[in-house]
Amino acid sequence: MTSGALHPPDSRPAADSVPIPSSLVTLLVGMALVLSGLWVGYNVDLLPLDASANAPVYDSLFRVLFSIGTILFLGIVGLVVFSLVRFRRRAGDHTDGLAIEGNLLLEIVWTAIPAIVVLFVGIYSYDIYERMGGMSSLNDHSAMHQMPAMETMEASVSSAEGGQEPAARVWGGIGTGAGEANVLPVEVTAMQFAFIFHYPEGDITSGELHVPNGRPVELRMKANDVIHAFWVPQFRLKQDVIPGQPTVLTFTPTKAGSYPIICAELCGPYHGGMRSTVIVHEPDAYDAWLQKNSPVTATVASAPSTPTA
Ligand SMILES: [Cu+2]
Repeated sequence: MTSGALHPPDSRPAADSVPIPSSLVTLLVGMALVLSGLWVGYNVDLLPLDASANAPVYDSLFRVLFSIGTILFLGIVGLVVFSLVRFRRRAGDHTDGLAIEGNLLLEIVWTAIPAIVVLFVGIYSYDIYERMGGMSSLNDHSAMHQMPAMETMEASVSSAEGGQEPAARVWGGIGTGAGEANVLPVEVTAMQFAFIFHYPEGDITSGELHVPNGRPVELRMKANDVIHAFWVPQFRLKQDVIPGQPTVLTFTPTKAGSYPIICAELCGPYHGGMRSTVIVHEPDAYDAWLQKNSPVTATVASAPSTPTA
């Protein structure tokens, strides 16, 4: 097999027989790509119902990412299909392909454009995470200490850290509403293979999450065994629940309804069945649920309301 090495250079097709698209054609194709990518990103809706205050913030990021993804997909697949057709082997042509080595300008361009896109996406994603309150629970130490910690967690964490911190350290999470007065605290315990919700107001324990529409909810989450993740697609929220490292998740529901809670971290053989439901009630219906399920009102029939209601 020596034929490949023995081809004299002049048997190759001349470079100028391959027409290079003019800069005008490239510009027009590029503009068409960008416009079609933007159209798809802003008109094709792949996301479920948006049911929390931060969902529109997240969706704006998704639209940008979807537009960029569409532009890349159409550009790359289009170029591959074009090349397959345009540069296919013609009948009777047994010569080698063009030997092209190095094109500094092209290499600079195809390094610089992805670098700029990735940098932009990174900075924009960080900005969105910040706007959703992703950094507040880590940066704002005063808010962190005001947050009443779960007693059991406080004991275990402070003993693990040599009793340095008076309140449990919150390791991460989305926490825009941490400083708000009206916030509804709910303690979430994740275990193989269920989520348990406990309401300090009213001392209610539930297998489903019931929340009032329009009121900020703060989930204080801990895991009993392995890492789980609390995910509600309609809220556009997902947060890991980690043993020994409390996390918070704050959201404000904006649409009444029932939405799935899904464990989004492979946590064992029945991980796929680790699901629950969040029910967003209108405020009156939530108050009724709270009244009906509070052990105080359930046992003391004469009590007009729960102590905290
Ligand atoms: Cu799980």
